[in-house]
This record gives sequence, C-alpha cells and structure tokens, in this order.
Amino acid sequence: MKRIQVIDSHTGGEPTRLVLEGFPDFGAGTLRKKLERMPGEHDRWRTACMLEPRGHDVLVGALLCEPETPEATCGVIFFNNSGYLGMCGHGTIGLVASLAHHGRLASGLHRIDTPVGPIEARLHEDGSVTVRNVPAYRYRKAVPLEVPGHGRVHGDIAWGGNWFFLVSDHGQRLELDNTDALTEFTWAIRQALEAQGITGEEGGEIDHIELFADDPDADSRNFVLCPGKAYDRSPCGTGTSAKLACLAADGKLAPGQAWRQASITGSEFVAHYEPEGERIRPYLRGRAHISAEASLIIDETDPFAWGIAA
Ligand code: PYC
Repeated sequence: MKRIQVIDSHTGGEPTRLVLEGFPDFGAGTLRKKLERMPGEHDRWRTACMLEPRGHDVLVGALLCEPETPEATCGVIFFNNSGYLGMCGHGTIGLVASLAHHGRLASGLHRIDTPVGPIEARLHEDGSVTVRNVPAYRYRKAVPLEVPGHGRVHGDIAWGGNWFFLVSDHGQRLELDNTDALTEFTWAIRQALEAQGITGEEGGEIDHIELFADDPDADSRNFVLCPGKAYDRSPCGTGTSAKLACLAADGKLAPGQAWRQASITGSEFVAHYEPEGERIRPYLRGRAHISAEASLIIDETDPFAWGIAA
C-alpha cells in the first residue's frame, strides 16, 4: 500500500492537486532533468494522481520539489492527464495557497523554481497571489490556418510558459453552455497545427489553443483548450501571459497597465507586464481556495491502482 499526501485547491474554478509527499526520489539534477526522467519509468505516479478513478481530465498536478537555487522557497513540476507542463499560472497560485494553508509558507515574496526557469509569487494578506511569470513573447503574428470542417482562421503563436495559438477571428460563441462545440473546434485547430507542421520556436509543440471574445465586465474573455483536451476553468496564467505578449507587441497595452482577463466560467486574473528586452515579464494576480486535504491510496491489488489509461 502506498500513500500520496495531497492538497487540492481550485484557482478560479481550475483545480490543482499539490503532491506534498509519497512520490519516489527522481534522482539528482535540475528540475528540467527530473522532468525529462518522469515520463519514462516514473510516469505511473502522474497517472495514479491525474487519471480516473482518483483524478479527472481537468485536474493539474503540482509536485513539490526541493529548490534548485538557494534563494528559492521550493521547486515544482506540473503535470496533467496527458503529460507534463512547462509552467502553470493557476497551478502556481494553487501551490502558494496550499503551502500557506499547510503552514509552510508566509505572506510575502517567494521564488519558485520550475523546469522552464525561476518565477516569483507574492502571497498577499488578503490571500490572493501575484505570479511573476517567466518572460513571454510573440513568435509569429496572424498565422493563417485551414481548419478542416471550419475554414480558415488566423492565430498568433506566443510563449507564456507553454506554447499558445491565440485566435480572435473564430466566429464561435464563448459561453459556458457552448463548451462542447468550443472543445471540438479548438481540438480541430490543434490537430490542424500538427498536421500542417506549425510549431512554436525550435519546433516547440503548440499544445494550448486560446480563443478570445469581448466580455461585459473584463477586458476580454477567453476559452483555453489544454493539452489533454480539457478546457481551463480559470483564465489560464500562461495563456494570459501569452495574450499580454501579443498586446504588447501590437502596442495595445502599455507597461504597467492592468488587463482583466476573464475565463469562460467568469473567473478573472488581473495582469500587467514590464518590458524585458525583446520579451515581456508578465504578472498575474488571482486567488485559490482549498477544497481538500487527502491521502491517495495506491493498493497494488487494485487493477486501477495506477489510473485508467486510454
Ligand atoms: O494557468 O497556466 C495556467 C494553466 C496551464 C494549463 C492549465 N492552466
């Protein structure tokens, strides 16, 4: 019998499962090296926590790791139902709120190491968290894409800690009662990108698709399809960072100017950026709430001990 100690939270509706203890030691080296080792023989630890019957498609996992640098409070590796994430904005907010709930982190500024570089997170007195994300940038603007069954769309390709294809000319209704159609449409975009060999810089896989529409309360509403075909219930921290990079590149948002990004569920991140050479430094503020403290039990006699794999 194995036990994995977790804290579950949600950030604007998007869940994060923080793994505090119970995973084996993935060996020495940087977080990037550890991440590279996880998909092989260690992947069953991800599937046990993320897949049914203990997990579900929407859940994002955050493995608490030793810091890589002396100044950092901790390190983290993010994963989900389909694999591993470079960075995760909502997950970082969930991580900070969960560590604070567990008495392991106080209000103030914390450096956190991730496989794609160090980030910072400030836990405010009101419980909200501001994430200083990795630098973001737009790689290509208005890339035309033929989407079978839907016609031509144009999208910007931008990095916000993951690769995004950001589309505004989609003709879709961004409402909560339309998520099946939005999922089908964005999945078709993802497949078209793959089929047509369209990637991020250095062949980086574009595994997040982001649609935008007007919102009556915020500056914009988005719908973000995540790599495992679930949509983000929050405005997606890395997706909001990618959006800021595009707004900055188009001269539509000034440094320091607030951008309120709403999700399809109505939750919001308030974001801004600072210029950083050719890139921008995104800041996102949001709030997570704790939903459970639990031990996941892995019983080797359970036929689904390591998750139900497709
Ligand atoms: O908040 O960056 C994010 C994120 C990525 C995937 C799901 N949420």
